[in-house]
Amino acid sequence: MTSLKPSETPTSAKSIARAALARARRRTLALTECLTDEELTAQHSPLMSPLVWDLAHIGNQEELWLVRRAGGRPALRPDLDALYDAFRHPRANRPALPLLAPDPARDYVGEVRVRALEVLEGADFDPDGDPLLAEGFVFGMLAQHEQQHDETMLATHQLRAGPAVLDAPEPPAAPPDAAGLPGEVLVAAGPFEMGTDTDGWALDNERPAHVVEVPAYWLDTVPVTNAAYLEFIADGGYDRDDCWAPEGRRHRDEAGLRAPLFWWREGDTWLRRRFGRTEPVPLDEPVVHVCWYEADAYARWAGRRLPSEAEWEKAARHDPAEGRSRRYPWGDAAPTPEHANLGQRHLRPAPAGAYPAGAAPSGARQLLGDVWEWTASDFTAYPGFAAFPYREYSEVFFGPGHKVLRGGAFGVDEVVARGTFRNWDLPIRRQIFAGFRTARDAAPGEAG
Ligand code: AVJ
Ligand code: FE
Repeated sequence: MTSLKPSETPTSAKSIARAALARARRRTLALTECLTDEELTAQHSPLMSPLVWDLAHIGNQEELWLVRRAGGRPALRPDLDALYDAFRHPRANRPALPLLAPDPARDYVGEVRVRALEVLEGADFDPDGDPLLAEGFVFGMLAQHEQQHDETMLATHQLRAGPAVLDAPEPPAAPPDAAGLPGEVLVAAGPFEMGTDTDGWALDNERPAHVVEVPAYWLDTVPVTNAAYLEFIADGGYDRDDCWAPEGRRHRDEAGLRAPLFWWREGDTWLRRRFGRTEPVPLDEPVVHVCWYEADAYARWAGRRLPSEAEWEKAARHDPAEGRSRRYPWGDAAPTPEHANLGQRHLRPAPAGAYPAGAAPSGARQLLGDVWEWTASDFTAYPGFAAFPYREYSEVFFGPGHKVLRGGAFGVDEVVARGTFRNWDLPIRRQIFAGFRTARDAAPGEAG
């Protein structure tokens, strides 16, 4: 979002907000209407909420922040606040709560949405006004919140046993030049602007913009593929203790990690389960469903390392010709289906080398979309960080416990995929749509 004058509020900015909310709701309904009440209230994995919890939680957050706080409207269902407070009840305990049944949950989110759209009609997006409404932030925040839960619900779908209920067209094939791409791209040494002060819908953890000096480095042109990951497995990578961080080794042994989640071997063939279907592991696709420890071990096995968060963002945003940071690898224009694999348009990553139109100035491809990419970095505050609008969105997660993921996967909408967006999770998590790419320091002569 560029800066908007109040006079522009009624047309462009409001229709963008309305469209983002509508897109999120279409996904939410698509992910919940395809299952029976029984499947919606079941817990498919102790890692996840019942889908009906996500559904009503989406509505409750919209009621709390958009309808009540920003809109100043009276509470609709204050009795639901405690039930759907993510901090009060860990995911594993949520099935035992007196949750709304699927139909009442649908009614509730619908009633909240009617009020949310009324608030939107009357809102003043004046950038100097109420910070929740400025540039339509709260509408963007709730669209992003819903889309993030839509991705979480997609992960629940992937964990669920039983026949497939979701369908989507196949992603585009790799273009003819994919096989000949250089393995890595050089990003020259120098400063770049990380984070943002000007993106109206950026969340608190993406702010403020600050200059970071990054030494020259080489970055994989594309995410690590299943074929490459299979070489690591075949070379005994899971048993190569020297490649694993000490905590990673402990976790590997306790959890019995031998391959990405959802993979198994039959004879010489590796198979995987994907949204209720069994298929051979496709060799040219970015690896997905690996934890941070596996990504880190692979990188060490390859004689490389994971990129830092700053290295990832510089590759994705820095335009050396203009000396400025872009919103996306390809420029500032919103993603189209030619740029990136986003929005659950396809239910798998595209082959490595796809989306040439989405390439960064360095030549790196698929930085946005396809798979989240683990970085080497802990989730921490940028210098000058201020929690907004609540500490529990980001601040309480800062620290060495969580690793940053960048780029967004096929499962997230463009409203949560931009060069500055930061995701985070525990280094043991594998149910998220996470892969990675690797990096190495450039030698002094290569600094560019
Ligand atoms: C940013 C994806 C880690 O799912 O826990 C959802 C997003 N925050 N509701 C999460 C979020 C509050 C968050 N992640
Ligand atoms: Fe939430």
